[in-house]
Amino acid sequence: MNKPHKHQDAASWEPSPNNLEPFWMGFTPNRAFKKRPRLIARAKDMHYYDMSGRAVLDATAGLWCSNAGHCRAPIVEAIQKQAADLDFAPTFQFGHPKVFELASRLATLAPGDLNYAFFCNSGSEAADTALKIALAYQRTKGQASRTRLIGRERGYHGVNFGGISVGGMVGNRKMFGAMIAGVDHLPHTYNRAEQAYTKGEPKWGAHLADELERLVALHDASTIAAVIVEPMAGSTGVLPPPVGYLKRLREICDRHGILLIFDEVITAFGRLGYPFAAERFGVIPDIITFAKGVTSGAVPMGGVMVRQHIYDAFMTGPDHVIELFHGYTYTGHPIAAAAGVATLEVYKNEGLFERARSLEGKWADAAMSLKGNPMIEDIRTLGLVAAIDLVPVAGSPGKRAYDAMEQGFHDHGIMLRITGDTIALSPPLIVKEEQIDEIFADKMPKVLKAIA
Ligand code: PXG
Ligand code: PLP
Repeated sequence: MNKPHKHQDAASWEPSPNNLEPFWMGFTPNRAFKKRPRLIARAKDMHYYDMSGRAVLDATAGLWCSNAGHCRAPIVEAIQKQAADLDFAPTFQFGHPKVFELASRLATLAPGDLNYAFFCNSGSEAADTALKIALAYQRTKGQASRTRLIGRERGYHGVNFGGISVGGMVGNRKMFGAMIAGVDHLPHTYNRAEQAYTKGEPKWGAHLADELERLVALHDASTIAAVIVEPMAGSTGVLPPPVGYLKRLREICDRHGILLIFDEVITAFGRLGYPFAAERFGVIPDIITFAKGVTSGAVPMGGVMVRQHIYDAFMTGPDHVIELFHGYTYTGHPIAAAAGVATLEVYKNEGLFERARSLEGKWADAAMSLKGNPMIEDIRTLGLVAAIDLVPVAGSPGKRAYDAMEQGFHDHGIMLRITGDTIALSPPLIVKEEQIDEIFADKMPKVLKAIA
C-alpha cells in the first residue's frame, strides 16, 4: 500500500511539512495551513505560545470555549486526579458520582425549572440530542404528528445531520445532499441599515419573530415539534437578538404547543454575563444545549438541560424499561465530568460571570473605538463578544478576514476568529482591562493597517 507520509518513530516527530500532511483539518484550508502552519505548543491564562515560545494573546477563548482562561490549576488538577482514580465508567445502567454532581450543579445554575441534564461530548451532539428529545417528547404526549423542526437562517447548530438540517449556513449544508425532512427556517435578524454599530441588543427586528406565525399558518401547528435558535447567533458572525424578539418567540411557541430550544453552546457560562443567556433575556426555553464553556474547553463535553415537564413526560411505564433510547459511550465521561465540576467552581470562586457583566460596557466602548476605520463596515457587541465586519476584497470574499487572522497570529501576536469577512472576538472571561485595550487600541489597529 502506498503511504506517502509514512512515519514510525514517535520520539523523532517534528512538525515538518511532510509530517503535517496526514491530519485532514476541519474548517481549514489545509494546503495554505500546511505551507505556513500556525502551531500552538502550550497555553496559560490569556495566552497561547507558539513552537518558538512566542506569546499570542487569545482574543477568542480558543473556539469560544476557554472561558476560565487556559490551563487553570484547579481544572488541571481535577482532570489529573480523575484520570488516576477512575478513567472510564459506563453511564448506561451504571454511574459514577462526578456526573451526578455536575448535573446537580448545572440544574442549580440553570434558570426556571430547567432541572435535568443529559450529557454528550460536543455542541453538535447536544444539538442533535435536543432535537431528538423534542421529537420524542411530542410523541410521548400523544402528538406524533408534530415532526417538523424549525431553525433559522444563519443559524449554527453544529455539523451533524440534525444540526445542519435546522442550521442556516449554506456552506455547511450545500455539499451534503438530503438532510432530515420536514424542516423550515425563520429569517435571520440582521439588517445593517437598521442596526449598524449597535452595542447590545438592536432596537429594530422584534417583529421578525412573527414570521413563526407565518410558518405555523403554512404548515399548521399540529405538524411542528420545536423551534431551535441561538439566543445570539455566534458562528455566523455575531447577531445579537433584537430587543423583545426572544420573548415574542416564546409567546408564539406557547400559543401553539411548540417547544422552544435555545442553543447556548456559545452563550452559556458567562459569555453574555450570566450562567445562561436565557436568564439574561428573561426567557425560559424548554430545552437548552450547552458545550464548550462547561469544561472551559479542557475536556470535550456537551449536553442539554430540560425543564421538569419534559423529563416528567418520559418517566412513565414499567420501572425496568429504558425511557429514552439515546446516549453516547462517553456520555458523562468521568474526566469530562470532573473538569466540569472544577470549571464551575472556578467560575463561582472568581465571580467570572459577574466579571463579564461588569466589563461589558468597557468592552463595547473599546470595540466601537475602531469605528471610522476605512476597513470596517459594522461592529456589533454583546456580553464579552464583538464582531467586526470588514470591507471585502472585491471578487475574493473572505480574503480580507483570512489575511487578518493569518497576520494577526504571525506578526501581531493575537488569535482572531473569522467567519466570512467578519472577525469575531470573545476573550476568556479573565481578560484584564489592559488586555481589552491591548486588543482594540494596539493589536487590532495594527492588523487593520496590515490588511488595508
Ligand atoms: N451550536 C452552536 C450554537 C455552536 O456555536 C455548535 C452547536 C457545535 O458545537 P461543536 O462542539 O460540535 O463544535 C456550536 C459550535 C466559530 C466556531 O468559528 C463556532 C463553533 C464551533 C467552531 C467554530 O464561530 N460553534
Ligand atoms: N459505531 C459502532 C460500530 C459502535 O459500536 C458504536 C458504539 O458502541 C458507535 C458507532 C457509537 O459510538 P459513540 O457511543 O462513541 O457515539
